[in-house]
Amino acid sequence: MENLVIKLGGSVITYKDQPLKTRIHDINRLSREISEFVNDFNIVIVHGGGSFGHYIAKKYAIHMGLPRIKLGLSILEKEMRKLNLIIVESMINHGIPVIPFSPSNMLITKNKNIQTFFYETIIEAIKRGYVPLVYGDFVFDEDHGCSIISGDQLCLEIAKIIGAKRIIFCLDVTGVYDKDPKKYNDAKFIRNLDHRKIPELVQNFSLSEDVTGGLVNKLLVAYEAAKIGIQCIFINGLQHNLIKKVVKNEDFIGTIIF
Ligand code: IP8
Repeated sequence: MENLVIKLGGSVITYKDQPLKTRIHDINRLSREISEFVNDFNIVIVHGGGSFGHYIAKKYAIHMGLPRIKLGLSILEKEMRKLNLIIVESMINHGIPVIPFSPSNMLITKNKNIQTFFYETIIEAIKRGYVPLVYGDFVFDEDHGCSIISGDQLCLEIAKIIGAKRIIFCLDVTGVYDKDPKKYNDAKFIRNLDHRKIPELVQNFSLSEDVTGGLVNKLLVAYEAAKIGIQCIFINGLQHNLIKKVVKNEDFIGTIIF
């Protein structure tokens, strides 16, 4: 059975401009769509922080190191677990046997690079037919006290560990353009993206509001992934049934990074 990593971006599961508000209809729809193929693959699902994680991380400057207000870290974890629980409930209601995993309990970074990752339980869960559900989180960092690990970075790490050859990123846009389509009307959509073009391409994009860097970070993760033969596929997760088409290798609109 193929091993697969699916990232549910923060903009697909929350309203990015409304703190702490979930897109519950989209969460339920995605749960239903995933439930239709969950038994055909070994899947790990990773979700982003959206207006839960990024909002709290910014409020307490957690991405800059240990916050001045100690409780900031506790509050971030509480809100991420709330978001995670909403997704867990939705997936269970659709018959997906999810097991949630908190990266802050499993990972230590050094200058934002993963130093230790206790991932064995994720492997055990997959072996037993469960679907690990991981999320972007705070982590303790040897140099900075703490930092934020993006769901994107986790996708790559987990793909390496489980030997996945594809990571599907569900975003709120069609895929990758040659420049920011929100700023430039003549931005051209890229269907197939050779990873060697990414270092140049990212110069055309500014870092987003997200504490983890948004699209630029995603593209850099895809660059690292492609270098070791892992294909990243960027699709619009708000579009109905698209994810199913991708996993089943049917025709779809999105960007394939190879
Ligand atoms: O949304 C960041 O994960 P991402 C998670 O995947 C937090 O970048 C806690 C902001």
